[in-house]
Amino acid sequence: MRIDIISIFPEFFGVLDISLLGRARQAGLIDLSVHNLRDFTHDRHNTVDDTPYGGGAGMVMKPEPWGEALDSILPTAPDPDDADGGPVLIFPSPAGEQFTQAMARELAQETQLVFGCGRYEGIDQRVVDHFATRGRVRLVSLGDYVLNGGEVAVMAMIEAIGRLIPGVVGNPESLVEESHEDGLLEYPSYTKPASWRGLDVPPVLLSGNHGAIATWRHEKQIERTRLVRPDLLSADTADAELLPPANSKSRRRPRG
Ligand code: JBK
Repeated sequence: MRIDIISIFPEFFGVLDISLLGRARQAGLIDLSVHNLRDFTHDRHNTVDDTPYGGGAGMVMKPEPWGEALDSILPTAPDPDDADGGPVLIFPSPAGEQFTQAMARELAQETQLVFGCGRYEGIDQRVVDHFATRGRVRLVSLGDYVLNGGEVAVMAMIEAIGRLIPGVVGNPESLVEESHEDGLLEYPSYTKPASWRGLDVPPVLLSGNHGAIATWRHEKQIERTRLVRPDLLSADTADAELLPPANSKSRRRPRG
């Protein structure tokens, strides 16, 4: 997968040289480039922002440097050999659709992702509007809180997406047993010693009974999810697991 990032803080992404994704880059699984937005300015001060039309607090990122930066990365015309619809352009934004594990899985299938990190009060809307006429553009939010810019959000998205690219995580089985992969939170994990500070590992895990262990873990997943994230249980997948079989069968009947 090819990944391009545009930011006024390119140094921020230095951590992508290390750890799991660093290894994936060395192995040629991820081809990642970081571009400095200021390299696409032409004034002495490398200005990337200006005051908002209509007034208000803060500054807005000017469209011209974004236009030039994205023009330098994106194809000018759709590539007929590009089977998957070309690159996906992602702008992290509190006004975007919520980033989820399902979206990470979807984006891990793409051949090219381009991330635009906004700062200040955001980017001139015409940048989004223009590039939406040239390809696929998505505004994506990590969650309902305020960040100073898109950099941290892009880092989180790249980590979530990158580990789903085949070959990046050594043991693919470790991908399926995690929180959110089956719509439920993860079960609690234990390792040696069997007793620590007066706390014992649940005996079923020492029983060697794999059926009983699987049942216990599934119960713990549902218990935890009900307690801290009941909103997840209204989702279709989690629903089906909790419903009696007769009911879940009727849910599969095509509608209309
Ligand atoms: C937020 O992805 N986000 O959630 C995000 C991106 C950029 C700025 C923000 O305040 N929340």
